[in-house]
Amino acid sequence: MLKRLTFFLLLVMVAWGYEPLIQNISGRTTTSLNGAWNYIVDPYENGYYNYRYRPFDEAEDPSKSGGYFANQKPVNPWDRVEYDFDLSETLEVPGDWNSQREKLFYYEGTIWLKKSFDYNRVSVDNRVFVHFGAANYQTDVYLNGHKLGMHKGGFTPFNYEITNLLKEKDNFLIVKVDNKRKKDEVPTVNTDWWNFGGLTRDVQIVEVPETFIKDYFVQLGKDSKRTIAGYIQLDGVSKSNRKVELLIPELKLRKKLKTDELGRADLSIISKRIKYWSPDNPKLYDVIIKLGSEELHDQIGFRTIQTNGPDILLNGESIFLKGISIHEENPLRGGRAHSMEDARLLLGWAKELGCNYVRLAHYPHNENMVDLADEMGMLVWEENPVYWTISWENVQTYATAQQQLSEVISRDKNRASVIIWSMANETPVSDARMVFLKKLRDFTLKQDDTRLISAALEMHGEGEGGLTRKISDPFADYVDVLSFNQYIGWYDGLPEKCDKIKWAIDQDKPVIISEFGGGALQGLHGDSLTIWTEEFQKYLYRESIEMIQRIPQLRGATPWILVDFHSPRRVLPVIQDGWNRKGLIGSNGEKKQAFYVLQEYYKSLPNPSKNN
Ligand code: GCB
Repeated sequence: MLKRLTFFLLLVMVAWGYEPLIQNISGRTTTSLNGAWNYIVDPYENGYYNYRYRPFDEAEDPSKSGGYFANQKPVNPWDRVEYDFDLSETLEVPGDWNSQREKLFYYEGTIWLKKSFDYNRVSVDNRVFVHFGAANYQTDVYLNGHKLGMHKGGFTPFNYEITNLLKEKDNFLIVKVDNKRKKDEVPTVNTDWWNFGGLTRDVQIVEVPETFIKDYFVQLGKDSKRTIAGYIQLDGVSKSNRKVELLIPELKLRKKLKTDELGRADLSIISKRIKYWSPDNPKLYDVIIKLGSEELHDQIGFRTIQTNGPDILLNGESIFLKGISIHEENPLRGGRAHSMEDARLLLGWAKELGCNYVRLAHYPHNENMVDLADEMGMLVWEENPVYWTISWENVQTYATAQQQLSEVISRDKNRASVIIWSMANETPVSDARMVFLKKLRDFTLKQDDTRLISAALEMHGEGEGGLTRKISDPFADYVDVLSFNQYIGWYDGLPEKCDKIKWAIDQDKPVIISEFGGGALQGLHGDSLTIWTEEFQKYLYRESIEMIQRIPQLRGATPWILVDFHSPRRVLPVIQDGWNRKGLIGSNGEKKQAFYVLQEYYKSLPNPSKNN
């Protein structure tokens, strides 16, 4: 059965034109395709389907079919071509379309984008790829009129080889990005965040030698404090039986390896001198991988992460995760965050709050966030967008969820900051959902067994007035860290209720409260029982913090949320106006009173990284 499913998944991937990801784009020879792209709004997908609703890219001669990907131009005065990218407006890439044009703020559908460029290869023998940091949600990609493939998932990278299609002059890269929400997709139709569409992250051309270092995994092996383990994977016609080298000069390590027939070399190197990466000392080593004249550089930290009963052990020592949840949005600029400046703003705020840990909710954030987290010593929870009620029984839905998870693991497996892979958020208990989540978990462990598995679950009330709280979700048996969202005092009674709650969490596992909080409009004041005021939110935070501290296994929390974020579910005029107001910082960048309550709590904990 499993074999059949794997085969099916492979078929699906091949049919869609997926290609394995190239690791470490910033360490390679790249040319940016960021900047102004011409765009055409196409709500009826007129540039994709003919009037019989047949895709133009399946036509006998797609270049003359009417499909926008062909970028047709009239040659004769009587030629009828009913679109013209070059006369159309432009959008900035990277960037969502919603925040760039008022008329596109609520738009959900297809937009075509085009970039024209010339390209001179560094060497004629090199191979060339086009790499997208992310595009939300479904992206069909065409170069010079030829389809490269289609990718689903709004938050993970993908790339296509363009070696044989690329010209020195007048290339045109055309993408059709469609952000329509669909029931069987991941995420599904129902979420509590803005569905920002478009080419939301960098687009780059990557040039590599014919046979090159495509991927590598260099971390401490599972539960090992001394053995750097993993692999190097080559790609190209002469990838087998090749000599590759891994160097970590500061550790005086130089390891010569040979690839097998599949171009892979497994590595296992012992070093007794490793200085461990931690929030107190985010030590990164220069790591160099060599293949002939190709040299790839990375900065990698080494640390262990384990659990022992209720403890989370970082490098063998118990740690308390002082965290905050974050959406990928920069409220000051407006729209999806993507740049290093955005990352500095968001993680800078988290640092000021006293955090050593962040939950990147509810989907993989851009690579700058994890790169900066590595540099700053911020521990990270990364999350797959399996959110609320998705189509648990649909094989295609599962394939899409797994593929997105595989892409973020592939991208971030060398980042020491990432300690938890979260499978899902607030998903309702059922047999089909258990099968789905267990499969995702097993898949994750096969890709990377060095990190912890979790999921943001829900808890339930029992006993008199439902005041005794438990976790009865069967998926709790399959996670390393028990996490749950709870809104006592907000969706569940008033803040005073917090005092009455009794915890009866039986599992002998660390508990991280993945969400708690409530809304307040920055600058709105009143007494602590007037909803939407800063005082109400502050009171709620005080009560919540007291309440969660009564959980014996509590080892961390990521309250909801660092900053207000856009959500079409939040329509209350004057107060919300399209924003979820549960931020500790308002959409204007100003801190609310509750910010300081949480900051005080985090400061009161014994040591920046420990709380034994
Ligand atoms: C939750 C969800 C989060 C929402 C939040 C809220 O439980 O996980 O995505 O935004 O509640 O504000 O209601």
